[in-house]
Amino acid sequence: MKLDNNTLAQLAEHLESAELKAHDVTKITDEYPDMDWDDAYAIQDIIRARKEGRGNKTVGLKCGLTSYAKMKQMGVDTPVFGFVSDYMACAEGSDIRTAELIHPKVEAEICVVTKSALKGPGCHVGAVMAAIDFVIPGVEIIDSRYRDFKFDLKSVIADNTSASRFVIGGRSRRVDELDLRTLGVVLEKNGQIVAMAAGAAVMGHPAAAIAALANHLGARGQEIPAGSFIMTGGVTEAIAVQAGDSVNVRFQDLGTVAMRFA
Ligand code: OOG
Ligand code: MG
Repeated sequence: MKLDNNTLAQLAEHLESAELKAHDVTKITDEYPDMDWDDAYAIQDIIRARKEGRGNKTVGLKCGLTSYAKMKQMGVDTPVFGFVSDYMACAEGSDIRTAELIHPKVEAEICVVTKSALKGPGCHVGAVMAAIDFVIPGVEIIDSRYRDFKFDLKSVIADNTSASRFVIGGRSRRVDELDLRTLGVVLEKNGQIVAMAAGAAVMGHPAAAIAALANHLGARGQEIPAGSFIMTGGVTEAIAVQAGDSVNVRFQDLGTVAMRFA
């Protein structure tokens, strides 16, 4: 750790209030170029504690920057991990209020709920497959607090990996009914196809993203508890949306997740 507790707390407050007031800020590594990975995750943990302290429940874990399309779009090469809170969940088919957001983008994500705990190190795709209760399709609405979505990995980790809203929909399936690698995803905005991919876009296999999350937590003495909702990361690049847009994501064998932006 390179930053003291006061600085960590102050940066958490700075980033969380940018989220809650929907205004952008410059990336924090501009002012703190020496901050390290532990500092970045410590800031995210303080943001989580602030939300939980106000009564917001943490309802899921997210993997980000797990597809080559996302890594290329953002110019980075390592997955990152964050969390989602109860107030970020939006109903399928609902209007998402852009006035509460800075510059939202949508991502199509294969999501799961686990039935047993996963603990790294050494967690692998097979262990993850055995721990998945069911697979469910989702859309994440990311909204980096950094101006023009320009950040580096440490800045984006501290900013809870741009987590902002998410929609779960379609239909769930048992994992043995699906081939997660060949599972096709078609993302439509205002009736036009704007991106498509298969599950393998996410680290070769979406379960590999969950194994990476378990190994990341394992290195910090934590695990993924049974019954966790986990988002494995956008399969394609993220697509910018604004008020008036409608988004429809078709997931092979898992139905469609739809929403409007108001
Ligand atoms: C970081 C969050 C990335 C994903 O699914 O790849 C993410 C960002 O691109 O702002 O959630
Ligand atoms: Mg995402």
